[in-house]
Amino acid sequence: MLWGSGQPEPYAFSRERSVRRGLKFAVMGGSVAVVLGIAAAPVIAASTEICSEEICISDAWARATPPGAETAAVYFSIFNKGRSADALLSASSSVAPNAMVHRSVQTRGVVRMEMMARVELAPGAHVTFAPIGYHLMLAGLKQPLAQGSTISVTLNFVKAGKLTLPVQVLGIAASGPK
Ligand SMILES: [Cu+2]
Repeated sequence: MLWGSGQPEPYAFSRERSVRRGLKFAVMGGSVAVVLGIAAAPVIAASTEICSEEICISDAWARATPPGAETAAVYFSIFNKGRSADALLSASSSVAPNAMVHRSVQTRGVVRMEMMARVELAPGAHVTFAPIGYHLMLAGLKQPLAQGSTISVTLNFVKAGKLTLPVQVLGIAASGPK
């Protein structure tokens, strides 16, 4: 499947910025924990991160879509904090009948999308879903994704089972959560 010429050119998510963001959260979490006590820390984490016992998903976002668009891509980060391997198998969403795990590969300026039967998550692995790379493709959108809204996506893992996460819809040209 080729990226349609009518779609905005996707561009790479800034790894440097995502690292800085992580540091900022660590500092914030630390200062809040000092004020409110250790028990407050998980509450802070829950607003940006959804965790099972071993899998954490953070920073889920999507771009707003123009009227009539039938597809949208969803991005997030997965961390396997457990001691055993897991794998992402499939996904679903209330806003579209089809949710597929894809990978974009750019070759000589052309972006191709491949279906992924599974995405392996080794113990300790961080896997980032971002423009030009892994993404969750929603197909058959029931209505456009509106900037500022939140949609719900469920990811299905071999071991962790189903994890449902809120996905913030950013601007149509966004490159990631700020
Ligand atoms: Cu795709």
